[in-house]
Amino acid sequence: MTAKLLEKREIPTGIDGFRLWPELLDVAAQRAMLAEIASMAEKAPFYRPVMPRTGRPFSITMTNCGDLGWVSDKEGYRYQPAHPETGTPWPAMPAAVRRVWDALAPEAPSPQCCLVNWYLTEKARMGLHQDRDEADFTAPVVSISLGDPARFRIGGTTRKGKTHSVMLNSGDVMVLSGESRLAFHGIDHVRFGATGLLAEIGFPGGGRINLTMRRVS
Ligand code: MD6
Ligand code: FE
Repeated sequence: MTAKLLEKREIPTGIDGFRLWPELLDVAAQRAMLAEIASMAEKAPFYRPVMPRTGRPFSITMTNCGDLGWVSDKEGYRYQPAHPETGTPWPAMPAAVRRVWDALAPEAPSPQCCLVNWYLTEKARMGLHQDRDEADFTAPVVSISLGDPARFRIGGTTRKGKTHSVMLNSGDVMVLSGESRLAFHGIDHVRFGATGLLAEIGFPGGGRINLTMRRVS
């Protein structure tokens, strides 16, 4: 991906630091990336985290790759070097995933974590949250959507206040940087079953996958 191509493909969001490239990954690239994630998940299986304190299960399942993985359990949110259920170190980040970071965050140091969220049912969603478990917020978060479309909501740095909705389709890539790095955001709804992409490539049941790459420390 050349700088010129990236410039041409980016669409303005009107929100400072929130950048969006619709279908930056073509279908072949989406398929190749999903195949890599599926084989990565054989080493680090998807599991269902629970909320801090309440122990309520998430509606999505998760896994990670890279040096650190984001986990949630009764004790809280944190990053750790091994899978919470298998105790095995997280697998390496697939090169194709890493290349997206290099293209869109060329000035940032290497990503340490790639969190993989799998929305596997009609009801799976993600409540409004900030990504703030990292020690440093100067690096952006780079996010890749694969599979069924989803409605992403993004607001400001307080929970109250105006929000905007964006439909995310397979192959869309977003960056949350600057002002938006600490914006509240979430997934309201997934159009479950709208594409057959995941089910074709190692994700029985289909749905949506989101990858978020972060710098942690
Ligand atoms: C999702 N994404 O798209 C959830 N966080 O499934 C996130 O929570 C997210 O897309 C930080 C930056 C980009 C994101
Ligand atoms: Fe997030």
